[in-house]
Amino acid sequence: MRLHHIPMSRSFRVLWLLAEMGEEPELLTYSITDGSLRTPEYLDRSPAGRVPALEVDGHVIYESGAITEYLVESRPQHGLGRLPGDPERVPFLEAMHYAETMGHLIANLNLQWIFLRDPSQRSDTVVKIEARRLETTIAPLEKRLAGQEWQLASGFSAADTMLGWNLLAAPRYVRLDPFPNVRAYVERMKARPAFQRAQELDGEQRFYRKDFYAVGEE
Ligand SMILES: N[C@@H](CCC(=O)N[C@@H](CS)C(=O)NCC(=O)O)C(=O)O
Repeated sequence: MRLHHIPMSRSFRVLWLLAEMGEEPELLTYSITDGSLRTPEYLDRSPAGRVPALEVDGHVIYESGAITEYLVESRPQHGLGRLPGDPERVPFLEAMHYAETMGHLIANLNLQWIFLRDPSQRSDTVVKIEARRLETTIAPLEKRLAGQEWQLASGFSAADTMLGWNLLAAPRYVRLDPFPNVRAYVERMKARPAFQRAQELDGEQRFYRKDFYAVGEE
């Protein structure tokens, strides 16, 4: 397997899921800012020029959600999906895709705070709205995690590996103090040996220079 990857990006979702399956892909590492995701060769693999893309079983799959669904369905022995017919199929699919509802808000905040070449173009209004909208996606997790350890009542699943990257990145923009259940969930996540192995393989993140980004705290 070969994973097209950027440290501390959505490709961490795939790295962690594979680690939970006892697999370590070869990593091909890119940068968001050097144009390497926009070469014709890379666009053949991932048409929007994004990571992750995974070469596996003769396929090149892009979109972290599609990769995750493919892996859990093609490797059901790990029990990390909830396949058709499973009573938790619907909450599983909802949680998998909810991760991207959060993910695009993090991406918007990354664009505003990290990737604009000219920081004076940043909009305080957009930043405040997007941070608030991100917080609004965390509040329902707090409720769900009140009575259970993982997102699904039956236990750990690939819905959790989809969410993991979000909860590493979101605290740069949203304070998690009001969400003790989410904070405990993050600690459980970090305690998993496969998560720790994925972090070792991930490489050093090069985006964030501050622990927390807020308007007026520059
Ligand atoms: N929905 C896609 C989003 C992929 C995505 O946007 N990845 C970011 C890194 S987290 C990326 O490659 N950005 C490069 C760019 O925007 O040029 C997925 O889940 O795989």
